[in-house]
Amino acid sequence: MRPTITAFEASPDRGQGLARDMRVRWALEEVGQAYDVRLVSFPGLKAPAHRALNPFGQIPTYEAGELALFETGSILFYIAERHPGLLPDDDHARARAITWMFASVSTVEPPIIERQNAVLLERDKPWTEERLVAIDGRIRQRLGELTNHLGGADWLDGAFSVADIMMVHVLLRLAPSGILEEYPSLMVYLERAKARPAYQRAFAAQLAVFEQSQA
Ligand code: GTB
Repeated sequence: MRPTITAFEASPDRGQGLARDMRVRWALEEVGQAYDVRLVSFPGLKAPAHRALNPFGQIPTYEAGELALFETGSILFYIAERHPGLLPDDDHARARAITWMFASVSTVEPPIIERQNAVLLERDKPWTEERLVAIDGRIRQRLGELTNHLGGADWLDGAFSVADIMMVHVLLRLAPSGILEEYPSLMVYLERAKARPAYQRAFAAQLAVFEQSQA
């Protein structure tokens, strides 16, 4: 069944692929599943109709028939379980890939979101500069640990998986900070991921939304 996802009608990143619908688009492109997109305005996110899909009033959501999901981790897991190619068949390798999916959002993403909040929402606070130093320390710790784990490997654990989609997208959110450049092997990992045709199709599709809004 062809799913419908939601995305920002006007993404604040101006189509740079940082909003989380990008994760869902990328996963769907990887497995060759066509999908529809319903664009939602900021007021629309908080309207009852959207909150019925996501009680937190956020994008993305995923609808297929009677099923409505929110949370990118859950949506990507659902897609990966139903299509070949995003989770290994081997039981242990599959469990490790799922572990890395959780690690991306539970261990790596939190300080990155803290940074974005500090920069975008708390810039004018007297404590922000000091807080940013602490946050950046926590980010660098995780990036160092991730670098050690990856070593020279192409992907997080063996073959490319849904965990790489999550991790790569979490890391890309740091792009405007310049911190990623301190970690050349992570940059290579990101470039490898961004070179995938499925990533490029997903990026082009979400960029087209921004370009149409400017036309
Ligand atoms: N844990 C949820 C998930 O993974 O699905 C988080 C979903 C979420 O944060 N959605 C954001 C949202 O709807 C969009 S992606 N925000 C609106 C609101 O809460 O009212 C976060 C995001 C927004 C903007 C940029 N950007 O401009 O660069 C990047 C990421």
